[in-house]
Amino acid sequence: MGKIESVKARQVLDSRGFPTIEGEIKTKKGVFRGIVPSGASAGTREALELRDGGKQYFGKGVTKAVENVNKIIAPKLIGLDVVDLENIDNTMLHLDGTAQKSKLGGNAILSVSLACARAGAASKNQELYEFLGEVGGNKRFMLPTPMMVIIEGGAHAEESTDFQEFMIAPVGAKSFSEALRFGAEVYQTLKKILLERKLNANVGFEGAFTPKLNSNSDALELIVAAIEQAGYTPGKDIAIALDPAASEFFKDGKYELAAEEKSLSSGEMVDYLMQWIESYPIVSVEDGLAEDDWDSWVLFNKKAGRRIQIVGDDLIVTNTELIQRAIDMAAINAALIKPNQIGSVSETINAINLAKKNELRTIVSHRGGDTEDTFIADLVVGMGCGQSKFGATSRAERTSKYNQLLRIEEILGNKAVYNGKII
Ligand code: 2PG
Ligand code: MG
Repeated sequence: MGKIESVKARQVLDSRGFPTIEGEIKTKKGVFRGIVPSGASAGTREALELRDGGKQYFGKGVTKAVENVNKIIAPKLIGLDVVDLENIDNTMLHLDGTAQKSKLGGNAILSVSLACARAGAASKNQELYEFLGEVGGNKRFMLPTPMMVIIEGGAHAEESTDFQEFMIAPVGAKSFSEALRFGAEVYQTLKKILLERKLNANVGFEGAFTPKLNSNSDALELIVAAIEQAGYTPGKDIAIALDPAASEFFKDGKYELAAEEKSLSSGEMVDYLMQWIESYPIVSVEDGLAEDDWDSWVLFNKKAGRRIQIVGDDLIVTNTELIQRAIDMAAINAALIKPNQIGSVSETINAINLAKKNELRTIVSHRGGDTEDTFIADLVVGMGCGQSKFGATSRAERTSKYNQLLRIEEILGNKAVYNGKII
């Protein structure tokens, strides 16, 4: 039993310096908190992120969401048992009553849901990952293969590539901590190469480098060079994963690659991606196509889905209805999972379970605007998802998740299983 004694929220800042919401729950075990991240290239079907509008913080304040927690949610949750997370989340969903959580705000609801999950774990004297595993019916804890972004552009760094994220995945590592070391070594090596070539080595939202390049493929050349120079074999030790975030450059039915001065039809975009798969050790492509371009997803999955991982992010937004649609249409073979896309922990767990049941791989992901909150590290292990996307091996809001995974790896000791695979 862990009765909720009080519920409140406050406005805090995310890694970009914009406001976000922190929920806070009190039980007899103590005070528990959860901070909600925020996307820079959000899908249009995500749960509503309630922002104040007006002048303060350029309209990005979340004081209305805070008020919704303090005045509307709090009175209904006091006295409920945090161990029954689904009941708590359902209570909030009913209070909201809309499909996209547009009354209370997905950010308001999730802030409380995250804090309640932590309180639930404490009241059962469990680690958070154990509690989440129990809620989701998973007993197979697993340390994820990390997909670590190393060059970023798009909405995350406007001067850089059209594609949003170029990631490395240490598929040849034997443990999570070894994978993290591989990634950190390649990251530092890439920095050295950039400086030697007189390219910008500043970082973007997620801690990755943001060089100004003439083409998206220049980014791949640089990454392959960095992997080799760090002493690893591309493809064998370290593979490459992409998130073009294609909805961001899909305009009037065309994929506009500004850096390359190319305007591609859907079919040409599929061919472009296929060429890349042929030429580089790419094992995963997320949002290679725009969120409404469903037929092209199906075509791409048909052509490449047996060789590489095809990940839906903006396409499915952690929403079970959209995941089901993607399954029915055979549009993807992997699902990106972001708690704030759907707005509660229980629904996030349902999305993971639906994906897994249908043999989709699952990847737990951070957001462009993130915080020191490490919830997703426990989620990925507890639900045994097998892959994480937590950003570069730099900037504290990214490394906080990796550091939590290191702690969990240590707690699990010789029971720690490292996935080590993408495909
Ligand atoms: C993505 C995410 C995280 P954002 O597209 O996968 O990397 O970006 O949070 O900005 O939507
Ligand atoms: Mg994405």
